[in-house]
Amino acid sequence: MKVKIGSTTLSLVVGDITEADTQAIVNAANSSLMGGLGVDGAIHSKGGPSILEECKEIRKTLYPDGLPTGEAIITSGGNLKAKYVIHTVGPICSGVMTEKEKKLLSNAYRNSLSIAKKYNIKSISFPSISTGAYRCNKKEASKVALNTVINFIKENPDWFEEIRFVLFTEDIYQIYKQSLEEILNVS
Ligand code: AR6
Repeated sequence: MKVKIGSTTLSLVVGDITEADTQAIVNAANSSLMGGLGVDGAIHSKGGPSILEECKEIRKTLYPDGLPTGEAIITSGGNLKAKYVIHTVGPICSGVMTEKEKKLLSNAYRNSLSIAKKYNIKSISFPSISTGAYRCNKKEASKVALNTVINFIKENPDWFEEIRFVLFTEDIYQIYKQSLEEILNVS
């Protein structure tokens, strides 16, 4: 599914984010920045060891206690097609999302987009942050993700050429598609 908001294309696709050809991809990392399972594991294993080396350096210099939830940092893309990986940390949920968890998830998307803009990045792919190991309700998380991205596009018109959600399964794709249709119908 593709929609145009101003001059930005917002797209939803089913796929593997490590194959994405946008300038940047976003990693659903954890505070340690030392890798993990899920999309984090896939990005590090396909991107190669240089990404982890950069993460270690960032930990040492900027975040000795770990990257706080909702914040984002950037590294190169190593062997990936994407030139950059933006690493962010979503909230850990236990089902239905609290207002605080929604705010932290929104911060993760917003801070990733802000850092992309700072690095002159015009196209970016997101996974569905916090809906795997971090167990946030998928429907609620999709609404937060899409509303945050749409608001950022409206506040920064003409900046991004494409913002893409690369959704790993048909099931999560359908949830995002339905949420996007609902959001567009009421706005
Ligand atoms: N491409 C796109 N999406 C993917 C891929 C992929 N290659 N692999 C998995 N997903 P998760 P979280 C989807 O668990 O919930 C890690 O261990 C997956 O199906 O990767 O934010 C980190 O180190 C789901 O829809 O991230 C953290 O400790 C979505 O990506 C923790 O998990 C997010 O699932 C973060 O948990």
